[in-house]
Amino acid sequence: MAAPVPFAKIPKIQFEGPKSKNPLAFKHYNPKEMIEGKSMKDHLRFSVTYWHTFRGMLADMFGTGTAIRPWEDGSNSVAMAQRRARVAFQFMEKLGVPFYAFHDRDVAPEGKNLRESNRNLDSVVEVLKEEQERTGIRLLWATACLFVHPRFMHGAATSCNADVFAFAAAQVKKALEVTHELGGEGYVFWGGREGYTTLLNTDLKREMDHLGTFMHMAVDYKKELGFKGPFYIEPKPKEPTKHQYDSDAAACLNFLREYDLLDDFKLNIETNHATLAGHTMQHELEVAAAAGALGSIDANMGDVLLGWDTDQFPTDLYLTTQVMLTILKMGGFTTGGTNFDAKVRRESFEPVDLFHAHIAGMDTFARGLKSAAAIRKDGRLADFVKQRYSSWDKGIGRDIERGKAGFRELEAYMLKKGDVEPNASGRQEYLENLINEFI
Ligand code: XLS
Ligand code: NI
Ligand code: NI
Repeated sequence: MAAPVPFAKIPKIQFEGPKSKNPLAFKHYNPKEMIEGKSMKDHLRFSVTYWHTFRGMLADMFGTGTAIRPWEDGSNSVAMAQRRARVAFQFMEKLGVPFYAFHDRDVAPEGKNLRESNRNLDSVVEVLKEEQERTGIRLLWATACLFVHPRFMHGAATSCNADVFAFAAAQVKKALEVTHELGGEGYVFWGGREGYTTLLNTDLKREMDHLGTFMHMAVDYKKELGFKGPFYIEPKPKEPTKHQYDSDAAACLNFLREYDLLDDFKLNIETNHATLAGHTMQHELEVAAAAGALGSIDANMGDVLLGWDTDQFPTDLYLTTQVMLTILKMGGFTTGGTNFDAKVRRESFEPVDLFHAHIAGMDTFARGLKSAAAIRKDGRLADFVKQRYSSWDKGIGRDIERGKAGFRELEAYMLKKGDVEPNASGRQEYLENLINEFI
């Protein structure tokens, strides 16, 4: 059966500029516009998430899905998965995104055993490959869904049931092969059930050791396969479990260091996960970047009044400006990108809302990029920070940084001097207002 054409009435989304009133046009995302010597398209590397945009039916704990998706036939068959894949590529083509991301079980249905699941996946991967070739749209990253099926109730790599570890390993092996076959840029590990609900029944140390072992097996297999893309861990502190081991950027970095995995992993930082962990997105990005491990971002935002992962499309200019300041500071994405791990609201149930949502996210990130580049060009913010640390560029500060002074020398220095140079103001309000000049 041929692929349906549900978006026939929707034009290819074009850049029309800030004055346009056309809701199906970009006001700020101009893929060709050059910023700091690189096109917006190459800076932002937008990606559509398959699971929200093509598998999310907008159900919640209190009600069934509201989404109208005329291409769905209500089944979870392989034929439906293949048709859906073609629809997804029509959508991404019209939107003009260069990348997409998926879990194995989003794109193809779980079979009655591992062999059948693998076969189902292969049947859909054939279509994905064709569509990638037809459109030039590439795979930013893929991942294995190790959290939906009941077998993962106690975790995957951290399950108390060794067979579940084995199943998860086999599933990740296959997902890696598929990612490699599709030319994926990277591969993500999000440990949805790698944590606990009560410590009363949990051997935390043993579970962490198993997670370390699992990741080493993945690295070994990646090398065997010849897959060159990076592995990313995606931190999230809770939901679905009470506590997840990959709780935030610092916890992930500590885990990677403890198990000697830092060379093979970077982090995929998600806004709503940062806030669930009690951090800002910028904090998480800076922690990852400081370790040279900022790989990619899952772009979304939460709701300040709701304490769960609402996965809303990012429409906050202040947020995207801060994100892009950090991304530009670290020299931009290499293999990573801006993956919209976001879903339309339950009330935004029409197919056209999928366009509105992505256009909103893309325009908001484009403005964030432009603002961040303008702040950098202006230079006052960077100069202020440089000046704030200037005592480290000379005299005793320089000696400390160069390892030329210890406690004895510092005591002698201070005994002679008596007390410290006066402190200067941090000027927070001035700086906040300075940022606002560019938004
Ligand atoms: C869930 C996560 C998940 C990962 C991929 O909260 O964000 O969607 O991005 O497994
Ligand atoms: Ni995510
Ligand atoms: Ni999430």
